[in-house]
Amino acid sequence: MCGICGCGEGLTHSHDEQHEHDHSHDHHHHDHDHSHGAEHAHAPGLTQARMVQIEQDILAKNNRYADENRHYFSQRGMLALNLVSSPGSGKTTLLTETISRLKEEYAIGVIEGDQQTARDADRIRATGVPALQINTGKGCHLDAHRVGHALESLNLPNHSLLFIENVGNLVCPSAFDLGEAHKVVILSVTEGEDKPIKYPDMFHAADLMILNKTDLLPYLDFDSAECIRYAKQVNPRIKVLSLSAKTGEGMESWLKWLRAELELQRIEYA
Ligand SMILES: Nc1nc2c(ncn2[C@@H]2O[C@H](COP(=O)(O)OP(=O)(O)O)[C@@H](O)[C@H]2O)c(=O)[nH]1
Ligand SMILES: [Mg+2]
Repeated sequence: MCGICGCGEGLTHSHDEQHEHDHSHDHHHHDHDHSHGAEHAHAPGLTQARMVQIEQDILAKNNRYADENRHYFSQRGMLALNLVSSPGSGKTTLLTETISRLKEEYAIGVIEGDQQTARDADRIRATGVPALQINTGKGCHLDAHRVGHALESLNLPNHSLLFIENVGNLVCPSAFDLGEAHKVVILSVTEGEDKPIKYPDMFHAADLMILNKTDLLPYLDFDSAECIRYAKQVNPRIKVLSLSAKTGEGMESWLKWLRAELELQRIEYA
């Protein structure tokens, strides 16, 4: 189990890359199909204290790999962003729209995390930039070790912009540092304005919240001001941008934020 949420990630996880990985873990996952969800995070014969210890060990191990990734990024003057959200908020759409506007300006690469399929990596590759898909199987988040392997495979040039699209859920990815400069949480206006206070860990971990699908606002009773108030309640430092990945409205502010962040990496590490 994950130790954080009781999902299919394992202590015994060997963290090998990609296909062999998924295959070698099929049995493990089937054995634990019933153990999904926090309320099942206990295991027979393990005390609560032991479970807490296991959770701490998993996170400590992840943090060591995250530090290695951070070092990798800083040595290359790369900007790495960890995109987190619930499924369907528009992460991949935002990425393809962003890439089409920036790919002449910057070297860009994408790591795609999903439980199954390479559909999102295919959507990214259609824009002409390299993408690597990590299938997590039952796992509900990307971890720093697998991202480290993906970085080796992608082998991006210095000063690249790296987007990491995490597995869609507003819970587990908040606890796992991948070595990124910032977590960017995408919330679409169809999801309700109360999500920041319902999933405070995620909005606390993020430095930027993107309110997406603003083109749909005329059809909804979504209260943007209230949503932003909730987000600032759990994270007073969070920056907020509103946009529509579909119509392009508001995209300029996002591109401006990206350019400024890329410039910072260059100044600090180049
Ligand atoms: N109306 C509208 N739909 C959007 C917008 N962005 C994404 N979508 C749609 O939302 C659905 C999920 O998008 P996707 O990019 O796959 O979300 P992901 O699961 O977060 O990667 C797709 O049908 C997109 O076309 C937007 O700004 N406005
Ligand atoms: Mg996606």
